[in-house]
Amino acid sequence: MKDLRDFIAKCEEEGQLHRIKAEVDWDLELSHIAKLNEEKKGPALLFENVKGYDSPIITSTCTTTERLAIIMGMPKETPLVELMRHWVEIGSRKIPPKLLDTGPCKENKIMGDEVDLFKFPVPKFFPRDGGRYFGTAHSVITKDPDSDWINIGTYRLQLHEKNILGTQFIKGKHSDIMLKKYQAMGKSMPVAVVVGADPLMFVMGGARFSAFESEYDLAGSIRGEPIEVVKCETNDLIVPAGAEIVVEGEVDPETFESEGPFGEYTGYYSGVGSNPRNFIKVNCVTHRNNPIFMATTVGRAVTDTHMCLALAYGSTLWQQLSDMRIPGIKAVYCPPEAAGRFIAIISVTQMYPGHADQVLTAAISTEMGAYGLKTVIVVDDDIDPWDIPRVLYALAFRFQPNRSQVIKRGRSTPLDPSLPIDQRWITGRLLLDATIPYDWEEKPIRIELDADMVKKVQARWSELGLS
Ligand SMILES: Cc1cc2nc3c(=O)[nH]c(=O)nc-3n(C[C@H](O)[C@H](O)[C@H](O)COP(=O)(O)O)c2cc1C
Ligand SMILES: [Mn+2]
Repeated sequence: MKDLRDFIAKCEEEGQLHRIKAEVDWDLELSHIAKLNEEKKGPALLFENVKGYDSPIITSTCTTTERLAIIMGMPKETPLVELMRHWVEIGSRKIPPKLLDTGPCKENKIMGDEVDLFKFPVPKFFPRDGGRYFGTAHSVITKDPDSDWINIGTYRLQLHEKNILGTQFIKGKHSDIMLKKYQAMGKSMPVAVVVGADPLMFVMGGARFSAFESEYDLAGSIRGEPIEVVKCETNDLIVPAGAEIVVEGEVDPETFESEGPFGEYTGYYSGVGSNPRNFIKVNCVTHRNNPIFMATTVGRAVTDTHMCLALAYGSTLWQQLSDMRIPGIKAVYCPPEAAGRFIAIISVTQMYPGHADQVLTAAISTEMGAYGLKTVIVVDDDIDPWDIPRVLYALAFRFQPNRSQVIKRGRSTPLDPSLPIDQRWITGRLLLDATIPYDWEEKPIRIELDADMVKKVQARWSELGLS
């Protein structure tokens, strides 16, 4: 799969895409159709007739495990945990991108004053949003001024003016770290925004790799071949050759415009209004003929964002725990309902006293877990961490508050609505041990069924009138 069009073809083959031919308004109507469809776990939607526009929009590319599996190049029946296991297995392999001379994203070139982002069918999502959002299911590409590190991140982009996009680079995100370096050099930061590529690029945008690691390299590893890229027209950044729309521009670290509010993935607005934030001044747009605009509703769970983060954050947490060489970790699951980041459930084959405690404290000390992970639950290896009823069983019958811990302070996200609006940078954490302690000599005696009797009554099942 090389581009969005390959993904659309594959989804149609697998019954995972619906084309909407009736006219739909970009102003709230489109997002509301997408939202209600997502809540029903419906197909990806290709809106072919957007009011006032002659190019289409696709939404909901990642909202189900089936479509995530298609994006990961695996059979669509593959469970989320197996997608994660695959990610962890190949995660340390890196395949750098391959530079081509040109590609379909160069079919149309618009420079300077001719740029007008209102020519694309940019949706407005929720009534209280600060405006239309150009960037929801996109990726923002930037380069470290001190090294070869090229970063891909998904950071929302508000459409302010025909050539101005508002940003929200949260403190410590890679684009923010890079922007601060350009600021120290007294320079603007070049950026490229990609809308509508192979949806793997969107998953990579939301993924959280270590600094100095390029998301392009893991994308190549997942695809099993280099991602084909081309150079931008007005800067040295590289973008996927088959992208639908590429926006080239720059961020001046010293200038700001009001951005937001925007309906966040927590299901809430993160603040009371808009905030002054850096913005992208657009210098050039290139796009394919009949470009397919890609968007996602964000907002309350479960959306593309929640699924992408459950896959990417969960896999990265799992990988980082493996890198710590802690034995016995059987599986990691970060529920999409918690956006893959606020709750982690880890099953472990205990091998020594204190093993469960070690896993709990390790999880919040990984680079991934140290960012906002609020509740960690460790269960024994007879419980699958994604089997929530069984996890609740363990919380009822194995968990003891006195074997668990509250951590008072850790890095948070400004988006967590459980904290007062002006105190969101620091969170508490809860480490729940829902295992049977390894060091107990006398463990609770499990009720087992008699195997012979099970066979005997199963043989009588229909005679008993049971189906
Ligand atoms: C749809 C969507 C929207 C997002 N919006 C933002 C945003 O506006 N600002 C931000 O800092 N992170 C946002 N994120 C989260 C980042 O993409 C995520 O933290 C990612 O790890 C950032 O890349 P980086 O680790 O290379 O900095 C968003 C994620 C998704 C999936
Ligand atoms: Mn990164």
